[in-house]
Amino acid sequence: MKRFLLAASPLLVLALLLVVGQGCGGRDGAIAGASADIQKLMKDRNLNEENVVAALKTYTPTGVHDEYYIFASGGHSGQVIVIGVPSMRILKYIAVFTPEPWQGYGYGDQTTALLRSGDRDGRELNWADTHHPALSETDGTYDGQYLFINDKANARVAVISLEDFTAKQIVFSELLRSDHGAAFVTPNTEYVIESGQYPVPLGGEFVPIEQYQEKYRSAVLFWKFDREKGRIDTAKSFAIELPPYMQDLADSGKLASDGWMFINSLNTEMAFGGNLEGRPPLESGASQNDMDYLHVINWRKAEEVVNAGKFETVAGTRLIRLPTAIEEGLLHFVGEPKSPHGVDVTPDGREIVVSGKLDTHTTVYSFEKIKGLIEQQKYAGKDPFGIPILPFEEAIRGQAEIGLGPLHTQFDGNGYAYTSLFIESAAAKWSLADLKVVEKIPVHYNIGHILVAGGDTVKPDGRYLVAMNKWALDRFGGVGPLLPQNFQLIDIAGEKMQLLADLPIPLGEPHYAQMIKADKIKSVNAYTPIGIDPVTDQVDPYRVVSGEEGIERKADGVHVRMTAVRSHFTPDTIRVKKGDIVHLHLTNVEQAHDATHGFSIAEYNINSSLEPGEHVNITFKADRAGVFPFYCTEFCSALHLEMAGYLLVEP
Ligand code: CUK
Ligand code: CUA
Repeated sequence: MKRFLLAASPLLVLALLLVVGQGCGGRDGAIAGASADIQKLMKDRNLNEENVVAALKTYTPTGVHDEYYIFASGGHSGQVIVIGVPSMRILKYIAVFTPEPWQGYGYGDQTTALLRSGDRDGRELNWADTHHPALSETDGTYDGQYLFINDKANARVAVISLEDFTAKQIVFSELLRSDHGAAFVTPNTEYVIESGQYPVPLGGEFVPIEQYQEKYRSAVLFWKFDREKGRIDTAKSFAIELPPYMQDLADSGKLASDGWMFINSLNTEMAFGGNLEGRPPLESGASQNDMDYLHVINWRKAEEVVNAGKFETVAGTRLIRLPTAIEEGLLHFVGEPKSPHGVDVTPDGREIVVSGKLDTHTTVYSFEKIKGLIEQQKYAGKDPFGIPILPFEEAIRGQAEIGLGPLHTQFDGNGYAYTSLFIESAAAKWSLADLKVVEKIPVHYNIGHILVAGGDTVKPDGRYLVAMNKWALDRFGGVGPLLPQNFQLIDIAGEKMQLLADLPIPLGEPHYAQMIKADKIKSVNAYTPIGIDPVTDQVDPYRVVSGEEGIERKADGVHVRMTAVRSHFTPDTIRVKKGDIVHLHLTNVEQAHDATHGFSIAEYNINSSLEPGEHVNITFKADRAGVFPFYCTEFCSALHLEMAGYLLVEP
C-alpha cells in the first residue's frame, strides 16, 4: 500500500504545536522551528496525518501512567499479560501455571507447592492453555481486586490477587478434562464459572468411545469464591451435569438476567471422530445440524437445589445430575445457528448475543422472552436426554447481518455492539436498537476475541477497543515461521473508529482479555509486615528477623535463617556436609519499593525473587560436594555485585 505523503494541514500542525509547546514550554520562536521539524519528521518517516493523530492519542511520555490496564490471557505461556492503554506498553507477565524464573515462581518451596497443587494424577503440569481471564466484579462492574483465569488444556482455574499481581490458588475438578467456558464470574463474584469443552466419562475412568452418547458427559462447575479469604472454597462449590455436546463459551446474566447463565455449544450431533475407523472426521460430523443449543441455566436455583441435598458427590465434586437438573427446571435449551461461538450478555442483562462461525448472522435473544417461554413451559421439543428446547423464533428479538465469521461481541454502553469477524478480518460496530451495522474496520489479521474497556460489564467505558488478532501476518519484520499475535488498539470514542497502534504478542496465543480503569487497581509496594509468604498472604512461620540469623543442624537437616538487605545476605557463608538436606529460610527485611533481591546458587537450579518484605523457603539436598557461589540476581544497589556468598559443601 502506498501511503499518501503530504504536508500536514494547518489545523493539525497547530494541534501538534500546542502539544509540543506544552511539552517543552516553548516560546514563539521555538514553535515556528517545531512546525518545520514536525513536517520534516513526517516526511522523513513517511507518516500521514492519520498516523500523527494516532501517535498523539497513544504517545505516553516517560513517567506518565496509562489510563487503563488490559489483563490478557497469555495463551500457551500459562501466564497473564498486563498491558497499559493507550500506550500499549507491556507492564508485566503474571506467572500462573508455568514456572517463571524472574519472579522465582515455581522455584521456592511455597510457589512450587502452589504450582504442583495444579498437577493432575501425579503428573507435573508445567504449562497451560490460558483462554479467558475474568476480573472480579461487584454489582456487575470490575472491582479491581482479583483475577481468575482458566487452563483449557487441563481444565483448571487459577486465582490471582491484584494487590500483588501474583497467583494464589489453582483448582480443578476430576469431572473435567478440558474446559472452555471459563473463567466467568457472576455479578458479585459469588461464583467463578468453568464449563467443560470436550466430553469425557465423568470422573476420569476409561469407557470405549463407542459409548460416547451413553457414558460421556460434560459439566459446568460453580466455584464458590470466598472474597474474605481471597480463595475458592472447593467444599462449597458444585457442578451441573451436561449432555455430551461440546460446551463452548459462557457468560453470566446480569441485572435483568441476574441469577442465570448461558453457554453456547457445538457438536449437538455428538460426533466423536474416527476418520480411520469408518466414521466421519469429528469436524464434519460435528457440523451436520443447522442448530446447536444455547444452554440457559438458572444457577441461583441450582444453588438451592444443592443446598437441599439433591446432588451426588462424583469425583469429589457435588454434582447435580442431569435428570435432577431437568426436573428442577435448571436447564433449558434454545436453538442457535450452526457452529456458534461466543455468547455475550448485553450491559442491561436483557439480551444475549450469539454468533455462528458458519453463519453471517449474529442472533439476539431476549431474556424476557426466554423466561416467559420457560414459565409457560412452551417447548419446541426435547433433546435426546429430555432437556426442553424453547422455540427459537419466539426466543429471539432478531438477527443482525454482520459479515463473515462472526465470533465475539462486546458493548460500549452507548447502544452499540462490536463483533469480531474472523473470516473477514474486521471488527463490526452495530446498533443494538435496529440491529444494523454502522461501521466496519479492517484488522490484521484473523481476529478472535475483541475487547472494549469494561465491555462485558453492566457499565462499559467504551473509549477503546482491542482487536485480538491471531496471526500478525505481514505486520512486523520476519521472525521465522511462527507468527506473533497482534493486538490492535482502536479508538471508538469518535464518530469513526480509528486504528491507533499494534502490539505484537510473542508468547503464546492469547484469547480473551479485559480492560479496566487503572485507578481501580490498588497494588501494594511491599509486603507488610516483613516476612509474608505471598502464596498464603500470611507471615511465614519461618520468617527471619534481623539479628536472628543463624545456621542450625536439626533432625530434618540444616536450617539456614537468612536475611537479605542491600547489599548483603546474612549469613554469607553456609557450611554443610554432602548429603545434608538444607532448608533455606530467606527474608527480605526491606520495605522500600525498589528493594527486590534475587537469590541463586550455582548449579543447584536454585533461584528466587524476594520482593521487599517477602519470605521464601527453599529446600534442597546438598548432593554435590564443592564450593558454590550464591548471589543476588537483581541489580539492587551500587554494591549489588558484592551481594554474594558461598555455599561450602564438604565431602
Ligand atoms: S475462544 Cu479463542 S477466539 Cu477460547 Cu474465547 Cu474465541
Ligand atoms: Cu540484592 Cu542485588
